[in-house]
Amino acid sequence: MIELTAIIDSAQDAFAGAITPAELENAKALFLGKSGRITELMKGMAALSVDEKKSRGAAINFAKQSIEAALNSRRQALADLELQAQLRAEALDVTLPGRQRGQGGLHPVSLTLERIESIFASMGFDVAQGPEIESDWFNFTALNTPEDHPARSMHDTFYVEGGSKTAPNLLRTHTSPMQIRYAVKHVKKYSNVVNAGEGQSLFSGEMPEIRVIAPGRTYRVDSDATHSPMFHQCEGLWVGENVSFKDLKFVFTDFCRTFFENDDLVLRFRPSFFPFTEPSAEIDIQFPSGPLAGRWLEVAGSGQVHPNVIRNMGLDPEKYIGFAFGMGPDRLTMLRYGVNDLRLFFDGDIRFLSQFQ
Ligand code: 2NL
Repeated sequence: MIELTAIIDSAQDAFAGAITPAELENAKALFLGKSGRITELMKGMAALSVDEKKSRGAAINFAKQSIEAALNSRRQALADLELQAQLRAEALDVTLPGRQRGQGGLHPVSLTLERIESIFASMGFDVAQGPEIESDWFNFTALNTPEDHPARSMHDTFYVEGGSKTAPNLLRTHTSPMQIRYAVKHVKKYSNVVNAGEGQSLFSGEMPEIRVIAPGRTYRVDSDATHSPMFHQCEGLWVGENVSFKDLKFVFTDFCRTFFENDDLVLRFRPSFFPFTEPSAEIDIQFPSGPLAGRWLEVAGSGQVHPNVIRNMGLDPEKYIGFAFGMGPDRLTMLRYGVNDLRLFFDGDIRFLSQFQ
């Protein structure tokens, strides 16, 4: 009997030592296989008497059942371990955030351009867009800019191959050329004058007023913390029979107060000079409170459209008069959000740009 107990113990040890199903089946063979220890004991019973067979057989059977029970429990334990390992390997963390499609947004300067457009649209201004590669005529000559004006020098203007009176040969330095294009088209539509815009057959009949803004990219040879070779401009033009400087003051004051959401904003029109306007004024604004309070900040140039420019639109300056202004949406964006380096807008760093969404 002590012998059987020892066999049961050693089977239990062998099963416990098996760490894979294959090892366990090998261990089983040592005890219950064809020449396993229990099987050998059973073979040895043949020589015993009937009485001995009875008691010995019961004891061996008990040992066999104990070993089979130990085997089954180890099988179950190994199967459980394998299942657990598989579950661990296939584990899903359902609390992880989902993989989302990145959300895009508008560039801060685009947000400013949209703001400018919607404010002027509410005052009856059309929005005109056109070529960034312009001709010398539309960019300079039509705007009363003399041949020897410094803006025409290679230091200020990016020139491209070619060029003639009408062929494009430079990157526009402002968006005024688009306003000339718009005005010429407008005048042709109402005058039936074929060669308007060249100073001939000036129109002095009736037409709806020209009220337009021209936002877009512009280019100058310039690069530092406050200048970028590509920058944005938005010009405005209002031409009619009875448009005056007080309309300019009203329109621009209303625009600034709406844009900066501040009805107490103060404006100053400071005498200046531009070839395309006479008289001309620089427009400064002052915030009554906040981080910029008390300082005069230049936001635009403006003036009454020069008679030569009115003529180049195909209009008779004795009948038609108007005002124009030009501002920098990049600078307006810096003022509105408190950004101090213009280059941040054009570096394309998503950490900076995503703050404006
Ligand atoms: C500035 C100066 C200005 C204009 C732009 C203009 C356009 C036409 C006719 C006459 Cl079609 N004038 N534009 C007038 C005065 C000033 O801009 O410093 N802009 C940032």
